Amino acid sequence: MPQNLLIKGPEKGVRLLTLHRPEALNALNTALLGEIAAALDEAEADPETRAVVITGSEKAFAAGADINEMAARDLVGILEDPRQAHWQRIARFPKPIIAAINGFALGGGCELAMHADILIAGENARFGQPEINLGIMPGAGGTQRLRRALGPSLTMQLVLTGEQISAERALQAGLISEICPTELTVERAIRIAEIIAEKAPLAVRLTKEAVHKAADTDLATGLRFERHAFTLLAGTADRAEGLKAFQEKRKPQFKGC
Ligand code: DAK
Repeated sequence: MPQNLLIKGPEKGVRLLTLHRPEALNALNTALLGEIAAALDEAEADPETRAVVITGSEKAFAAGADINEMAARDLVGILEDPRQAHWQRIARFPKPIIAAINGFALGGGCELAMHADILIAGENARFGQPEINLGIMPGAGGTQRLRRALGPSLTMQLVLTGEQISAERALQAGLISEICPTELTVERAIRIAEIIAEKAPLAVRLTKEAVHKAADTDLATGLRFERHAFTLLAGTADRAEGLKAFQEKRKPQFKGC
């Protein structure tokens, strides 16, 4: 039973994960990261779960790694740090993740948000990578994912100064796709997840993978992947159902094959 994570659903194909360490602004300690990774394992194995929404509280999505835990760890331990494996598990999750971000998304919290495929933020959201203030640097993809999302100048400014940016600035810079009134962020993220949950699961999975390839490979390799994935879907029952449903003017019933 998770102690730091609330799990709801799946309802209408959507599983909701809520970080719940209010005493530490949802700081990501090893236990919480492990619970997120385990919840994603379950969500992956469950065919009823088509998408995951991850959120925190109205005050904080997550205020970074747990600084008290970090202070208690010795350097030798970092080499076999179990948190590395948890982060890799989160990064490999194949179904869509939508992050509903209110309040602080700092350090590991900002990095967790960037592991999502779609980022929806409340008006009060604040993004930043303050690791530099602690004499360290981002360790869960912050320098790489921010650079891809924000470009070099704003990324350098954030990671070298530790400054935060508002939801408005994050939207303008392309880090997030929408801003909501804070109290509606989770609702909006769930609605987006429900729309995705109704689509053909194989098409969703391959589409997510193809979009990720755009950041990971050169154009020719990405285009090759897209062509292969497109061809693979041509043989699915869901493609036949999608085209037939259009012609018959009804909603498609996708089966995931
Ligand atoms: N860790 C532990 N406790 C935290 C915390 C954190 N990151 N952030 C906040 N808290 C705790 C505070 O200590 C306080 O606890 P009490 O004093 O009440 O016991 C409580 O949450 C409320 O916080 P504040 O009183 O400070 O609240 P304010 O509204 O005044 O300020 C704040 C909110 C978010 C601006 C402030 O709390 C803050 O600056 N927090 C620290 C933010 C930060 O520096 N985060 C980055 C941490 S470094 C790795 C991968 C990634 C990472 C590490 C390893 N591997 C793969 C190994 C990531 C590193 C980081 O994220």
